[in-house]
Amino acid sequence: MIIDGLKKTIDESLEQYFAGKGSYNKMIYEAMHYSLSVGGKRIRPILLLLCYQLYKDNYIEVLEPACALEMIHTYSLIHDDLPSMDNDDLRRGKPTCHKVYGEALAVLAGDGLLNEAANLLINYSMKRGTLGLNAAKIILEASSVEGMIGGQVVDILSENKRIELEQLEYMHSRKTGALIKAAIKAGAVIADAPEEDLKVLDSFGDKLGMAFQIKDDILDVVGDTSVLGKMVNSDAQNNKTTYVTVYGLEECKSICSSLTEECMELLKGLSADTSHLQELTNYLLMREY
Ligand code: GRG
Repeated sequence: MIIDGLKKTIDESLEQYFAGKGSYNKMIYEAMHYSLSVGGKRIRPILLLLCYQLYKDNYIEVLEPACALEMIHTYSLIHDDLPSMDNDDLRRGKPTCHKVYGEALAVLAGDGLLNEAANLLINYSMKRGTLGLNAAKIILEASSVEGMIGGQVVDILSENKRIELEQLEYMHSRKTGALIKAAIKAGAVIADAPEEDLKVLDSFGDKLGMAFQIKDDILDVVGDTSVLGKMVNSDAQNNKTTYVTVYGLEECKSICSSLTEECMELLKGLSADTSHLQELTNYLLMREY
C-alpha cells in the first residue's frame, strides 16, 4: 500500500530533523521528539504528499511542508492534553508529554514545534518561490485564531454546555477540519494544480474533515483504548456536545459513510488519477484508531 510507504518516509524525515540538535537546551528537543515519534497516523502530511502527487511525480520535493504540518498537529495535541485543557494522560498509546517532561517543558515543546514548523515553511518558501509561499500561507492561516486555535477556543468555552449544531460545526471545521483542508490545498497548490481542481479539492477537504471528526466522535464512544491509544468516553466525561450526542451513533455512522461517498464522487471529477487518495479516504472511514 503506497500509504504505508509515505508514512515511513515522513517518519524517517521527522526523525532526521531533530537528530543531534541541542546543547544545554537538549531537553526540549527530547520532549518535542518524544511526542512526534511515539506514534500518529501522519494523515495530514500523507494528504499533502498525495495531493502534490496528483500533479507531480516526486513527492520528496514537498517533504518539508508535510513535516511542518505534522509538527503543528503534534504541538496542538501536546497543548490539548495539558491539565489546563483536556488533562489527558495518554496519547498515541504513551504517557502524554507533560506526564513525562512536566507541564513547563510540555508547553515549551508545543511552542517549539510550532516555531520550528514556521522556520521550515519560511526556508521552504525561500527555495521554492511563490508556490511555496502560498502553501506556507495556507498552512499558517489554518493553524491561526481563525483556524485551529479558534476552534479550540470554542471547544474550551463550551465545556459543560450544550451547544447548537451551527456552533459545533464552526468548532470542528476549524479545530479539526482546517489542518486537514490545508494539507490537501497546500499539496495541490505547490504542484500548481489547475484552478478548477483546486475548487473541487476545497469541497473535498471540507467533507473529509467533517467525516474525520464524526468518525473521531464515534470512536470516542465505541473505540477501544488499547487500539485508539487515548482514553475513550472522554467527550462524555468532559460533558461535551459531539456529533454523537446530536445525531446518535447510528445516524453518525450513516452520515460518515455518505460524506465518504461524496468525497469519492468529488475525486472522480478531478483531472488527475486519484486512486491513492481514494484509498486514503476509504481508510479514514474504516479506521479503528
Ligand atoms: C491546542 C491550539 C490547540 C488545538 C488543539 C487537535 C486539537 C486542537 C485537539 C485534539 C483533540 C481531538 C481529539 C480532536 C479531534 C480530531 C483530532 C485532531 C484527532 C487527532 O488526530 P489524529 O487522529 O491523531 O490524526 P494522530 O495521533 O494519529 O496524529
